[in-house]
Amino acid sequence: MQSLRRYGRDAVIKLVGAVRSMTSKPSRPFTVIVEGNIGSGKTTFLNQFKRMPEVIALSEPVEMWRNANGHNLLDLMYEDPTKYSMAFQSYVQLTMLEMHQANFDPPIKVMERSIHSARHCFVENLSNAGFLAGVNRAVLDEWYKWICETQDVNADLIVYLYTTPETAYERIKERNRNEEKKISMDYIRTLHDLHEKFIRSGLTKRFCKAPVIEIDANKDLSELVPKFDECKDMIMKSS
Ligand code: D5M
Repeated sequence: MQSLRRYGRDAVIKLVGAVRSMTSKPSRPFTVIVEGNIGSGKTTFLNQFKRMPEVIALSEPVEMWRNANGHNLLDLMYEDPTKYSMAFQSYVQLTMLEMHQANFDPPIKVMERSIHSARHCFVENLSNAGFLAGVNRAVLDEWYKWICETQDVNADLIVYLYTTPETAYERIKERNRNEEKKISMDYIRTLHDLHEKFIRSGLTKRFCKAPVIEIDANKDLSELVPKFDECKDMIMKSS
């Protein structure tokens, strides 16, 4: 994958239009997926869209993960990953699929993360760390394959918020979420490498032809707002 940043916004707008016209008319809204490590600024990015009537901005379903019929799966996964990674990832896959399939009136949908980064970054990580037994990994993979083959989990554009692991880690410490107190720098570094591989190795091309826009999200989040705004304009023009 080559970053499209250096080609400029007009090139990206043209490319998105060309990809859309090559594929049969999708029934989904124009779909933008926002990817990036934990603490990369995805929520701030999404907030730029929240008051726009032509956009539905869907945050990651963290509140559902914190309360799956009374169970805080996010906390359980961080507390005891050997025991709870399978349950957590099954639930992530289900809730992400719901987000991909949710169609509303607004013609543009901006989603925080996707079923694909869940699989290629988080499942991969837990599996490499020995927290997902082979049989659990196989079941998750079979579901993922079936979903990709039979459901519309594509996108029209991917926005990748690039941060160094150090920046991401600082922001996680700052926001001080209870469940995330156990997150180590090593965990963030590994997730960083997996996001880089996911975005840059062409893995994203396997599930959708969406071009990728990369934003250097290392700056202070307040300084990033104008950059996010620029990206918002581009998305509005290309949809
Ligand atoms: O992610 C919110 C929290 O959820 C953060 O602690 C990472 C965690 N998360 C998100 N997706 C996954 C998967 N698929 N597996 C494990 N943990 C996950 P944030 O990046 O802050 O929006």
